[in-house]
Amino acid sequence: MKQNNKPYHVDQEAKQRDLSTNKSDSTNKFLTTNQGVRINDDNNSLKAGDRGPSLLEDFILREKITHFDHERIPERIVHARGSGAHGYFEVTNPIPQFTRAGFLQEAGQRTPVFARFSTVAGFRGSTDLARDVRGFSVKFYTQEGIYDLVGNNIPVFFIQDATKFPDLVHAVKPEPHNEIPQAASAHDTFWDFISLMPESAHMIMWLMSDRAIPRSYRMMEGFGVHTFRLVNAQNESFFVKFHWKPKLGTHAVVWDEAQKISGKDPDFHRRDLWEAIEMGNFPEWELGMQIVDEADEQKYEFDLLDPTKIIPEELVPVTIVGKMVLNRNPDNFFAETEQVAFHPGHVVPGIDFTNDPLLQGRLFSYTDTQLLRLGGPNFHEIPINRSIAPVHNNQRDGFMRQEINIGRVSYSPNSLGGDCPVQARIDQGGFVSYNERIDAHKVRQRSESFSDHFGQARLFFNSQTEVEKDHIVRAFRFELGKVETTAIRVRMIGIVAQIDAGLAEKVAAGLRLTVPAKPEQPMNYGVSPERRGLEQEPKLVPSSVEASQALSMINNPTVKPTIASRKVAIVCADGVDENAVLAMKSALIRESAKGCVIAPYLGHVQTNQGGAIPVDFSFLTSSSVLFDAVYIPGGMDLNELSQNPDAMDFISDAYRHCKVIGVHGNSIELLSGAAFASKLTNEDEGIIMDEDMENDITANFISAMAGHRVWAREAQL
Ligand code: HDE
Repeated sequence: MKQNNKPYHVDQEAKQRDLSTNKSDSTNKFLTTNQGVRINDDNNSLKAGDRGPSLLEDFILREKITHFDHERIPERIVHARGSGAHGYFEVTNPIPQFTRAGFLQEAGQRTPVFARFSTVAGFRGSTDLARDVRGFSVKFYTQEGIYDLVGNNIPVFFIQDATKFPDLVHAVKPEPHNEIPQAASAHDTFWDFISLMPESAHMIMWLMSDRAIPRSYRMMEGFGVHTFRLVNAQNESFFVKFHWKPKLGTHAVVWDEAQKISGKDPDFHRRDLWEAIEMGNFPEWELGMQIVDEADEQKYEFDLLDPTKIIPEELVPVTIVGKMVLNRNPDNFFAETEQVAFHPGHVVPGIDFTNDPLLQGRLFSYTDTQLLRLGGPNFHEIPINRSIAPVHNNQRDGFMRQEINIGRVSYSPNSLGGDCPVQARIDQGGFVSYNERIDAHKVRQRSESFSDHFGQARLFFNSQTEVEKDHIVRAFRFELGKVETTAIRVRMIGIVAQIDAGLAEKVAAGLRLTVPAKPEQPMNYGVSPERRGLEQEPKLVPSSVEASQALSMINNPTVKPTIASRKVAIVCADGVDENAVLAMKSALIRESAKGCVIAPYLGHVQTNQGGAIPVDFSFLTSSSVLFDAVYIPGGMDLNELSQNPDAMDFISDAYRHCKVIGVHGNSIELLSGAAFASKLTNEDEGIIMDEDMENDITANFISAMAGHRVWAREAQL
């Protein structure tokens, strides 16, 4: 048996070649039945006379309708709404000292990947812009087999033990009696559950922050959440937390904007990912790891096995190991994005698990769910799930088996087949579980080290800028404001008060409630600790880190002054200054951004030079919530805009959502007619104005846009 202990050099196109064996292109082909029989008439069923009944004999009709009837499969119970893309992972900083995983051994090594991003609560057809956690799943097609990193865009989770997951999901999903609301956590059952589950306090702070309303899948971080293990060739083990850091920085929309996008373009994130890849703006993330020596397991004030905790980057910095680039859209949504089956238990030698009780439960759930969703045990044979490493074992048969296993032998040991397939030794790339020593009593109990629920929730809040804190206050007010049961609101404010008294006061003030003097007892799930077999009451262990920059989105080190791939609305009407429009469009292209012309009508606008500029969208088919900034060139017949409520809303929303607005020449008059006119100040750095149409404002406009949002304006609103 060939030894296979050298670093594996993976060909980044390997998965595409593998997929190509299943691709089908109908160009210049005859229409056939599924049995390959050419069809002569696809428009009429077989009938007894042209006005007579259809005949059961019509195998073409029966086949077509039957297949159609079976087109749907169950959607994912969570993360049903998602979008995916192909790409590659490239090692920049190999880590053989920490792991023997073949795909992390040498700089420059590339591994094909398929990534899927998702919301959690909404159904498959729901809006992308719900306030929700985002899934961040990556399938690595390594030459040692499939490795799945199935993470989220938030580094902690609601619960500490897998057994609470069905309760959590039942609470957040639409309420069972009337299936309302869709893709929203702002309802009684969710907050009833959360207010009884203080262990969710840290996660809830992230969920109420702008992390839960990303600007784009391309602009969010990803996290493995649990502490995993790395194991090196010497069989030494290290704890690890995984991080994805987006090249474009971590950005969000504002809540009013999110709600409007949900109406104007519920596919906003899906479209954004698709278009960025089609335009060659390939989304990119760095993969980072926080690596902790085994000996340091007990060193921190939190438990590394507790999935409601982060390791502050101030305590353990993130080491960048490689980058992921997504450079190819799927050919077929169902075949690839819908049928892709992730599993945190898909690991390769050198990556292993810890005893995080949430992770342990996940290791069961993901195969189980695919059995239902994809219809049987052969889902690994579906092209998108197929390993590029050869698969040989004695598993046989089952629904939809594709592989034709030859020979008589499907058992081991065997002598008839030379005892093949053969087990691989560790030096032949065989997976060997980490030899962790376990010596314990069997108990249904939570570790005392899991009982701090508020320390890191407070750390998160303390790490936010004032603007971000304010957004958290407003989010709580919105969410609890939609809760109908006052007792649930009050109980939740009691939890918030454990995190930060000032925050609780502000939330309560917005709901005309008072912060309860003492949180409702018992705090744990509303039943006595004895009944739950849990001795510990929730407590607050202050974090040894006071504030962590990486937790804020505004101060986040990933944020850079770039406008790459951003979209600018260029508001036009007849008479528009042609030079200004063309100058802005070219300046944006130079920055890898895009300008779109929006006008009261589709077709063309006539320019001041007698030319015609094509219109991309009308005010009816677009909205400024779909753009990052707005530019209004001069020279136009302003009546066409000032008399059009959609046009004025377009500008007002851009102002309200703290976006940069550039205004040239006579168009400045439009601002004085806008709803926000009385609030405009000369200090607003996001309003770039020049009365003189000869002056080029593109540089100032782009530099203001690179600041992303003009948060100072929010104080005026
Ligand atoms: Fe999942 N989760 N999960 N989850 N999860 C699923 O598997 C589950 C958890 C995550 O793009 C399901 O194939 C349990 C944490 C993502 O296809 C299901 C528990 C994290 C995706 C399931 C958790 C995640 C899923 C539904 C608690 C962040 C989408 C469909 C023990 C680290 C994957 C499917 C994709 C999907 C179960 C908790 C992330 C039912 C039981 C924590 C990104 O198996």
